[in-house]
Amino acid sequence: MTPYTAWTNARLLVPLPDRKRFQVVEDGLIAARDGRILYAGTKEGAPRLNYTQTHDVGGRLITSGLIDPHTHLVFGGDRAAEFRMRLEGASYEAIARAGGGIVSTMKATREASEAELVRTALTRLDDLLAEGVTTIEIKSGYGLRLEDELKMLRAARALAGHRQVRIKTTFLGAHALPPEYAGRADAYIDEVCNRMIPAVAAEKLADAVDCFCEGIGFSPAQTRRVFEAAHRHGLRTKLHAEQLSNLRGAELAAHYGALSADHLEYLDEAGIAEMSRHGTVATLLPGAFYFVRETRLPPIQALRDAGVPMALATDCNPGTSPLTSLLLTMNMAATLFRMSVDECLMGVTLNAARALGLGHETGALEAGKACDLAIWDVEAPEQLVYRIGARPLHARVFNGVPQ
Ligand code: DI6
Ligand code: FE
Repeated sequence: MTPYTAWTNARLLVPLPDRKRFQVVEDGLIAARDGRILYAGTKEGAPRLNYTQTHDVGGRLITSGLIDPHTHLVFGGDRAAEFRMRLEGASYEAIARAGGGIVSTMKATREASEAELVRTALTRLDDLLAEGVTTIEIKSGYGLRLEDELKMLRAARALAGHRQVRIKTTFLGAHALPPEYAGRADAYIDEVCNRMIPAVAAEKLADAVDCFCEGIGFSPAQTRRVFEAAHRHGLRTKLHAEQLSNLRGAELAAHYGALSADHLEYLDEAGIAEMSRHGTVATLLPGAFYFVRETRLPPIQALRDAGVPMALATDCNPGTSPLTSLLLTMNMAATLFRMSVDECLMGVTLNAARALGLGHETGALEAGKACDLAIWDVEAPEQLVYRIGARPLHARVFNGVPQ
């Protein structure tokens, strides 16, 4: 029989029954076996088990391991030169139309080997892990042709062999139009639907399919075709929606039972109502909002009023969010979006898990879930949202194993 492990002398951040707020359980204990939480609560109420290993955490705060549910962590090169151009006045859209933007990262990604992609992604992954991340979603979308999209997804999956972390991959072939398809977006969507999605599904390289539904990306009609193809191959969907304009992508995503609609600055009431009806998670990306100096705020109060679960993610990507900190993401969500401390913490734990279809698996200190823990050198949970640039992680536990 595998041994019981306990973390004792802990303060535990556990969700209240409404799953919108947290409470801190003083003098708490977490019991685990086989990588699963058996019990998380007061020491008094804990089952009397024969623990073979006990970790006294010295009164520290334990949260569920953090989850980054939207990243483009794997890519070649960077876009620092473009950043310089933007500072000199060029807009993101203008750079994209001039052949820069996503297409320049596409070129660097096509040139990189899988091993190179893994090596560069590991540096970014390590930043996230150093802040208590235990689960991360990674999208393809810089290969934009079959072999390079597969290479990106393989690189993303390979990261889990290098670090103790749960990785979910998303196929984002419909991220941008590759130059060889210029003026033939529908033909590229044919390729995405008829060749790429079947190949990705056959190799089981993706857990979901995403699409960039935007004026500079793909239309709602094209998005619909991508979603249909995803469903034919048993894959869930997600959507980049309403980032720069309102094409009613979130409504479409909700209609297709998407796990999440992401960005959402230009989301309207109809989109919110449809998301609420279908339980679609709103994944907000304050790093991209900040980095492109967006001024239109996502409709936080309306999402809150409609009970749409809100997740937060870094959107780590070379063009619009070169961000590898979920703690800073929470601070930005609080400062820029006026989200509450509990909303921020829900956004990177429970709701982030839901955005990945992992609500039953991780994201909360609850019996039955994976024993993914972040142990913090902080007095109170709000410290995790309040401080900027601090590295208060004491230790990370993945699947019951201290890292
Ligand atoms: N929206 C974004 O913010 C990123 N992708 C997307 O669909 C930008 C990706 C990039 O500029 O490289
Ligand atoms: Fe993105």
